[in-house]
Amino acid sequence: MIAVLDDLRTGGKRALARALAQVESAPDADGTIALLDAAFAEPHGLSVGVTGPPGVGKSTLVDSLIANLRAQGISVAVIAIDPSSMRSGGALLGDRARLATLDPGDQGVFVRSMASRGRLGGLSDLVFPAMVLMQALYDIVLIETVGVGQSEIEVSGIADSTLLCVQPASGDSLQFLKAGVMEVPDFVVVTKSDLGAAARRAATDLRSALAVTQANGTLTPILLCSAQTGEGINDLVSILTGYKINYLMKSDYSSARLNSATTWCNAAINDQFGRWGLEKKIENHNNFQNSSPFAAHNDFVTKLKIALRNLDFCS
Ligand SMILES: Nc1nc2c(ncn2[C@@H]2O[C@H](COP(=O)(O)OP(=O)(O)OP(=O)(O)O)[C@@H](O)[C@H]2O)c(=O)[nH]1
Ligand SMILES: [Mg+2]
Repeated sequence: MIAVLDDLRTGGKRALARALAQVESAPDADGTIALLDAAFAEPHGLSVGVTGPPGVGKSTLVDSLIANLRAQGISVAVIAIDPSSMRSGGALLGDRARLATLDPGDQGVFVRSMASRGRLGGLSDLVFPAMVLMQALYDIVLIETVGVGQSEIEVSGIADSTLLCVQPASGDSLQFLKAGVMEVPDFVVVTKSDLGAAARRAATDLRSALAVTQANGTLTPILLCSAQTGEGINDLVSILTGYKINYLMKSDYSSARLNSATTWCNAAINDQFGRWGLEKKIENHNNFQNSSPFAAHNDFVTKLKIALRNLDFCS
């Protein structure tokens, strides 16, 4: 039974879980593609990629954000990308640990872990479709990455915005930002601000580093947050919700989303068909012009499969 978007709106978390299972098991079914394109056409929530090195406090921050957003009546969905092969218990453990702190009956919060599958640090193919579905249903969609590396770059390519977490007394992120290795995030959080002076120093260093990289006048907010004391969490929620209102009204919003879809499609084509497929796509059909990227992607995959079959010299 293929879900339609209205079923998801009325069916709560159970219906969304079923739809995600459908995306996973039958990604190229007509009903799946129609559902994803319908969701893509009706964005409602802001997606935020939560990035930063391992152990910086991303999961703990996400948990605090969930509690704060729910207290204000703001709905939130979370995709936690887990390096399943590297952690005992894999993706499920992340869900269980989190759900212990949540009211399971609350329909305004949905948490889903996803294994990062084969590519180390890479995103699973499901992340973008899942994000699109969740954005049609929830106010804020948080995507927690597995730490520095490829997945950070991929998440910033598909999410509306990026939140970088920086650990007090660690210069890594600062160096990356200064050297231009890392794209300037939309929000920066110095985590564990209960550690005191080291956290304040990190914030000051970041302010001067970002002042240099941001000559165009847009200043990235830098917040000191502690999941332990709650410092900064309210301010962070205000910043995210304020950003959401402006972002969804931006005139280039739909082209930004089509760019995200293109980024996802290129990564998926590259995974499935390698450079040959990607080159064919760029030659024929580089960017999505319409708002049905899932159908367009599926058409292109079908064409590549036919082209490959015609090249089959063994038959
Ligand atoms: N003092 C203090 N410790 C914190 C705070 N937030 C997180 N921690 C601790 O930092 C450690 C790592 O936190 P996580 O939230 O698991 O970090 P993460 O970035 O999600 O880690 P990975 O998912 O493994 O990359 C844990 O031991 C937390 O208890 C905070 O606000 N203050
Ligand atoms: Mg984590």
